[in-house]
Amino acid sequence: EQKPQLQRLTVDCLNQWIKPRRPCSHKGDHGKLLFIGGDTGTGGAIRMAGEAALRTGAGLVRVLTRVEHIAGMLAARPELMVQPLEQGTLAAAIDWADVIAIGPGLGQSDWGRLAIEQVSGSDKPMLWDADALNLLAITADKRQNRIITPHPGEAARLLQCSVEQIESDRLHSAMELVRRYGGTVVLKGAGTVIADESGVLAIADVGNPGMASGGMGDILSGIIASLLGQGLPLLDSALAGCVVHGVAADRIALRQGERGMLATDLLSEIPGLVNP
Ligand code: NPW
Ligand code: AMP
Ligand code: MG
Repeated sequence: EQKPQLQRLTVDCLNQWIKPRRPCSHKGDHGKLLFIGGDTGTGGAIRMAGEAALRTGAGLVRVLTRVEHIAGMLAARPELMVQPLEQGTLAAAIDWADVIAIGPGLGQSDWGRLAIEQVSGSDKPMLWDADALNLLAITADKRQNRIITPHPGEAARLLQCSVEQIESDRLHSAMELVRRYGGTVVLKGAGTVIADESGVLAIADVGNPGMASGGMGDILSGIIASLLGQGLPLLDSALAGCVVHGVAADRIALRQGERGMLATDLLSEIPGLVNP
């Protein structure tokens, strides 16, 4: 079997994917994004994903979540369009969206499970993260137009093996995830690996252990979904998104060190990386 060639990604790669905007473009050109998640106790996750999408340049961002999170989210970030996650709102929002991102803080109760099932019926480009991957580990549904973003723990569930096995050969693990689940795979962790069905294999040579704190993955989901909504293909969205995410964290670490970095600290770094 021929081994695919490994690409190493750095900040210099960004302008190959992210182009200046057309002067006359409008918000409808930059993606209508739907984010689904934020069960009781993890409402922050879906808010962070939505905000990261806005900072990456998404035209419109709609969040479907638990009713209890709505007021706080609107007060803090009125650019987000927030609604309760129910069957009716979800059907309309799926119709409206160009891109769907599901999973951050979604939980594993029936509330989240039903949403995933409903989203599965759509053939729009989508990103599955966090708790959506827990369900995927059970249903094992394979599809082409989807990005999945597992951390090693989630990857271990998806491949029914141990975290140690995932980590012992991260390139192989990423390729195996592509083989089983299709689409584009982002295997997160130190040296994030990106792989897809065309045989592309890349490693993001960016990021630092300051990123080992709650919410970092939720921010990555927002960045990647946003690029997808702005017209980048699935693979390029994943590649560019991982670089933006890691370099944002590296720039923060350069100023203040790794420890004490918050996921939301990345938000203000993103515009500086998505405007070539
Ligand atoms: P251990 O035991 O820690 O060594 P889970 P989650 C293992 C939301 N969040 N990186 C790990 O091993 C998310 O969006 C909400 C990570 C453990 O067994 C999800 O919806 C936040 N994990 C939900 O919470 C902020 C690794 O995997 C398991 C690993 C649960 O997400 C936080 C953890 O995975 C969070 O984002 C690695 N390198 N290696 C908020 N503010 O609202 C091994 N593991 O159980 O899916 O938990 O990732 O915290
Ligand atoms: P999650 O576990 O879903 O919150 O995702 C964590 C995010 O932070 C992923 O994008 C990881 O690649 C990144 N990350 C966590 N720890 C490290 C590390 N030690 N070095 C580089 N990136 C990391
Ligand atoms: Mg996560």
